[in-house]
Amino acid sequence: MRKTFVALTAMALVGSAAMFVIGPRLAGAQGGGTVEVEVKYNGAPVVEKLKVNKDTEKCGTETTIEKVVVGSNKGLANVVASAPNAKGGPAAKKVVVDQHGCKFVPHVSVMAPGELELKNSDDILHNIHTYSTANPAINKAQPKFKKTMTEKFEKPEVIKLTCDVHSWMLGWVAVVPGIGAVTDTNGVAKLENVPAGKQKIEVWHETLGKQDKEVDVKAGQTTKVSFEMKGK
Ligand SMILES: [Cu+2]
Repeated sequence: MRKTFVALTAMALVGSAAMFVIGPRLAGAQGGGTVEVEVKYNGAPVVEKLKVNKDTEKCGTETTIEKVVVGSNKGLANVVASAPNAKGGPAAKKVVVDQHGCKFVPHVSVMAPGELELKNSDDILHNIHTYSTANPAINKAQPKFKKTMTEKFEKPEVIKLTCDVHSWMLGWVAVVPGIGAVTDTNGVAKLENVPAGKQKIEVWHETLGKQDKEVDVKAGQTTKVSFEMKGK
């Protein structure tokens, strides 16, 4: 009987401690807010089509290089949006880029400094070749039997991914020091748990360049910021 009482008391204590920890998190989102970044593009999409004559059973006979992807409402996709000075963002989860149909999928990724997993789901030889300056450049064959390869990118920068076997393959990985996300086909990216206060928000696009703005982030609220990118 006494044991049961002790156990119940312990459970009650644990329960209230948990409430104490969870309570403020839910209310104030860890003292951070959400920044909804919207990027518009006033122009036509840019998509290059090319004929393929190599590994056609996996790559197809034609491929597209999507340089400027414009969705509904003039939203610009594939833009890296980030709050580079935001500390205490969500813990980095492993980012995966697949080589599928002789394309890098997704075309643009964002990661915290750390590890990138490169998948080869094509069952053919690819050769990862990165163009980077802050991080060591990689030039490595990934034969069909090597399904995954893990590479370290510890320094913030935007890294260009190419393949020496398939000249049209192009991808980008943005290593971001703070909190980052990639815009969807509506041109929207959500940065979650951004610490309250003044924050610099940066946007980067592979052909349209870079812009930044300062926003005032309020805890537990969504702050909207919009950008417009112009064709060159
Ligand atoms: Cu390849």
